[in-house]
Amino acid sequence: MISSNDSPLKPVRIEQVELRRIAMPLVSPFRTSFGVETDRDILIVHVEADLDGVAIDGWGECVALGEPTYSAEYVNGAQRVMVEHLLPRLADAASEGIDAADVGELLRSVHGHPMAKGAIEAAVLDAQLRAAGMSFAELLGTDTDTKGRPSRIPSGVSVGIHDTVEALLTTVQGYIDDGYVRIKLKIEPGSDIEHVAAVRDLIGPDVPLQVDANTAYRRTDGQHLAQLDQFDLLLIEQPLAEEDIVGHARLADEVETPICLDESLVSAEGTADAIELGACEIANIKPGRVGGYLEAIRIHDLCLARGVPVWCGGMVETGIGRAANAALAALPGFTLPGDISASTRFYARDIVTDPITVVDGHVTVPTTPGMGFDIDRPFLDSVTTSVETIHLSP
Ligand code: OSB
Ligand code: MG
Repeated sequence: MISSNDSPLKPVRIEQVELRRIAMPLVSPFRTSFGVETDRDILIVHVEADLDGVAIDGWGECVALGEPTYSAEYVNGAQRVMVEHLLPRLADAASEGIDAADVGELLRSVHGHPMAKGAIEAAVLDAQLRAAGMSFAELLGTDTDTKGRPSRIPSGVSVGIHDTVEALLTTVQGYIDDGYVRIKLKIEPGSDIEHVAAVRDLIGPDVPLQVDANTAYRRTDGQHLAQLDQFDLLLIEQPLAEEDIVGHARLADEVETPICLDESLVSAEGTADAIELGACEIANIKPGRVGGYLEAIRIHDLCLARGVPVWCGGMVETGIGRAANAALAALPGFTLPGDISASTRFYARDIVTDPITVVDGHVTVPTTPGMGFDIDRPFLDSVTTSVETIHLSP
């Protein structure tokens, strides 16, 4: 579908790349087993491209967090690896014309850094799509449903760890009132069974509920985690360490609730292996974590072929990342609601002119040319804390 040969998109020449850092306060602190976020320091990749003499902008959001606590990447490191290692590898091709489908191969000799690579690929793809006047959803075939109506996807919300059960219930009730169709609770040892029991009691048996441990447990916690089976959860996300595929496979035998991997899945090959080993009964697909939207599509395709349900995760993205996630999450294998909540779940004001909204518990798949958003330039400028410009071609 998106290989270079049969792509409807033309390569674009890239003149320069602007690496912008923005400061975005969160509407409320977001606590996970790996830390508390109150403000996001986000790296935005802006490619200034040219197609047949017409100037085109392309935007990509790097999902690396401020500290290397979710995965090894972090925002300062992502920016340095782009400047010192990734963007120089695009320089030769940049003056001829670059296709997003070739970015992965051009950057392959650099080990790791999927979030940095994925942000560059997304910016190139955004520029190519804008040049073609085509939306990412149209490219994927997810712009309309089978009856030709605008596609929409169910919206789930990720709820941070709360100090008390009372505070947690107040927050969850607010999201239920907002219409979210699925609740995900962050858990860690000490804030798990009792919290999940209280939330299940509050929302009743029919609201889909799942938990995310962000690697907070050990292999020996199987019997403890099996206590979650009584709450009819959709899944337990990433209970064990990123590297512990065998541990997850053992846990999948010990616990009835399906085991879902997030942090462990960083490529299509690794996902196929985790599935084969019985460690991944459900997959959380995050385009940034796996090196970009194109690898995310490959993971979707292989999971669909193997009958493994997938859903689209989130990294507290702005409207840049969220729009593209929404288009991706309308692919047929995404049979579970994603962490694609309204922009206002995290941000008082977004850097795009058309932030994601949730109506009747659903998000309309954006069909704006490009990855699905337009930048609110004055507001983006007002939250920009630094700009580093790299010239790629004359
Ligand atoms: O593990 O899914 C995760 C946010 C930041 C880092 C890791 C995770 C999350 C979330 C998604 O839970 C929240 C969202 O973007 O809606
Ligand atoms: Mg997760």
